[in-house]
Amino acid sequence: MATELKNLSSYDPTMVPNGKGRKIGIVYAEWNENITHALRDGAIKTLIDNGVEESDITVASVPGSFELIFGASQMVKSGCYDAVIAIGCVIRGDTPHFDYICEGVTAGLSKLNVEYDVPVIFGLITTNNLQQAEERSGGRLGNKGDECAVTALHMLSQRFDNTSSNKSR
Ligand code: DLZ
Repeated sequence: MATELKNLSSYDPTMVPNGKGRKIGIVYAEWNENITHALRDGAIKTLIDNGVEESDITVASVPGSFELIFGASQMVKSGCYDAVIAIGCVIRGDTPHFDYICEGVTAGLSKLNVEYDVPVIFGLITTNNLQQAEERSGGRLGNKGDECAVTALHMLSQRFDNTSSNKSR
């Protein structure tokens, strides 16, 4: 559902799988830190609200969103995490950087999702201006960090194989 129609922080807590025992890596970009810190904090709080132990959450920062690819890749390859959340904010400016970074991060994180068995959650906000980013980092449209946390827990609760225990669904 488009974020204009859905508050990113609204979810039914009874429908979110409990995260107890799950180990989550969060990598966030320092670029546009006023936004990304709010996203990071939202993700951490929502994970804890849904059963993840604070000590099971590891947080790392990278300079800009482009470096999320490397940061998330390192976390995935470490084998230490059940899921990785990548958080950044790219605001459209007057340079082609916006498109290059958005496309690069999207492709990089997508590749990780295909090649490894750890879900990487796409917490990159891409907006035309700062106001739109603020609306999605705790403002009018909620907090995308919350949505990423809920998404991570959902991904960890799913079975994607075809073994007998999964056939009854
Ligand atoms: C260079 C750059 C620009 C112009 N804009 C952003 C942005 O809006 N959001 C963001 O997270 N990072 C930006 N960066 C930095 C790049 O992501 C990257 O850190 C540098 O190009 C160095 O690789």
